Amino acid sequence: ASLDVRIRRALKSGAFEPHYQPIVDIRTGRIAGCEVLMRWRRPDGVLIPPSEFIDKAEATGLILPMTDQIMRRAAEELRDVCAANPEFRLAFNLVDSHFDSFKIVTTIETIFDRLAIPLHHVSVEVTERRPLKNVERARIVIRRLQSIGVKVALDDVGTGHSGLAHLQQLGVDTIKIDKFFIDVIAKDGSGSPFVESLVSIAHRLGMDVVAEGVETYDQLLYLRERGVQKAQGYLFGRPVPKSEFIALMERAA
Ligand code: G
Ligand code: G
Ligand code: NA
Ligand code: MN
Repeated sequence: ASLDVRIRRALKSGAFEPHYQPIVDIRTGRIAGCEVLMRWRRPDGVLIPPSEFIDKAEATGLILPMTDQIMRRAAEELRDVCAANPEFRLAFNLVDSHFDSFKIVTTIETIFDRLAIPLHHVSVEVTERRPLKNVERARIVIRRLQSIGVKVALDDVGTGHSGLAHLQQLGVDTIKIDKFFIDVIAKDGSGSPFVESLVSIAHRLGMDVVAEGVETYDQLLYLRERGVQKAQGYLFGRPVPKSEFIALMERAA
């Protein structure tokens, strides 16, 4: 069957599952939250990465029900983690079409209210990698999300076609600096002027910074010295299913 038919079936059978990658506060060493990353579990147990189905899901609109499903499941799975850690946030990846209307706002409210999880445990990420159809409308949806307590991050910063325009226009709370810029750090000892400039811009705009794709201790030290608050990457942990993530939280406590 074609990919979109297989995605539809997988959606019906609940084959999309959330994996969780820790986001660490590098000033305290505590786990501040996680990014929720979707995986497709085949009947034979093999996990299919998002690179093989997200584009199709987005093109067909199936990404909307898939996101709902992944949010519901993640909220159920990490409810106790939220209850035990007042500052903990789950970050969900959204796509351009989520910003067409206020539906995503209602969806998030419904899912988390039903489980009695306060909305300050939620954040969403919008990628700079792909263009937004309507930046003004996205800005309005972002405002509404922020008004209910959801934090909004601009993801993959530095890779997009928008340059710094989205940073100025979208009014996000956080920027996630793409791994591309983090990779440069400490490899040749010269650091990264781009990281330093992005941190400086973010801080002037009152935004938080997350460094993505941190793999070495030298990168961590470099970032911490330059005022980066949070980091995510294999140094701290790979994306893992619920049981492993909860074990990681318990070890860190
Ligand atoms: O987990 P991994 O590193 O393979 O993710 C690859 C890409 O897939 C990431 O860039 C991420 O933005 C995207 N992705 C993962 N999970 C989701 C999801 O739930 N929704 C959307 N829209 N994208 C996702
Ligand atoms: O595009 P986005 O930033 O949403 O997706 C994050 C992707 O980056 C996920 O696929 C995740 O598996 C991957 N990732 C996260 N940390 C690291 C890292 O330290 N090294 C590498 N190579 N990939 C990472
Ligand atoms: Na992301
Ligand atoms: Mn990213």
